[in-house]
Amino acid sequence: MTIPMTFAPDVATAKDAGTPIVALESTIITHGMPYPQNVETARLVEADVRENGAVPATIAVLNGTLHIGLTDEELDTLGQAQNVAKLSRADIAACIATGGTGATTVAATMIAAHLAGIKVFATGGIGGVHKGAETTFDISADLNELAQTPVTVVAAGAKAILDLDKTYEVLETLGVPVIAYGQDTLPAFWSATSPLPAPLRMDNASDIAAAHNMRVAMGLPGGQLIANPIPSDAQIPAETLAPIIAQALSEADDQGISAKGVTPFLLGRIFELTDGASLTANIALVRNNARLAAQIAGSLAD
Ligand code: PSU
Ligand code: MN
Repeated sequence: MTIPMTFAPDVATAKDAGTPIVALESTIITHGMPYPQNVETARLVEADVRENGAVPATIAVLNGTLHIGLTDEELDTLGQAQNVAKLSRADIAACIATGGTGATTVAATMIAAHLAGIKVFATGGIGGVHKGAETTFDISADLNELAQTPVTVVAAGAKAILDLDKTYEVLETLGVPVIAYGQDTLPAFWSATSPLPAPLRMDNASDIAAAHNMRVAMGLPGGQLIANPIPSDAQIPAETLAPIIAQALSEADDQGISAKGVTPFLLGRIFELTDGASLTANIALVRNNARLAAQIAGSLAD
């Protein structure tokens, strides 16, 4: 059985020429940001990748076909679509097999990128262990994916709505390298730093590429998480966000939000409660991650 998979023209050309490619996800577009900022951001992020010498490949499932790179029109349609499925490892194959349309999370984008031969992927923040997971068992499939699919993921750490201590404990258990870029502490999504020491630190893209290649050479399955801090002039202090995150979490609990709905609900409420400041910071951090990912893809192509 073959996988219905199509490459955007510029991605196909880049693949043939050995030009560096950076995968981008689509759940951040459909479930992570409101329209029209979601589409505007996706375009800015693609331009950031290009300015840093790589070709962007935004990934999504459209009418049963896995798209590696979207046209401007496809991006715009996806960005305005209502009730798009949020696809992870559990449901991406079913969506393709039944001719459905869905946006790919970090986990599903890693699977698709690997199938397409793309080694580097940029996003905002990965999913992880939710606060209260000891009773809800809500742990993102992104963590298991990092443990088994060999793609280097550049993110501003795990999203600060999560239990960051538990998230990094699970990543350690799973054997996922967590590499802070240019600092000794882990970033916390909207904030550049956190009290958590970084398990590993690297200061340039070529070291990150070398570590990726060494894992492959050693036959170690799984990827790497590059925790890239938001630029300090764009960050929101953790103290400012703490009461807002707490309020959003308590509302989610009161309203019985669960499963795939949790992260989009929390991001949406935090956007409202910060009068849009969380979105401005989210845009800055994802663009910063795209730039670093392009540099890593460049080093891997050398
Ligand atoms: N980064 C962002 N915003 C997002 C996401 C990442 O800046 O909305 C998405 C990614 O697709 C990630 C998902 O995989 O959030 C996590 O969802 P969950 O917690 O349900 O696993
Ligand atoms: Mn979840």
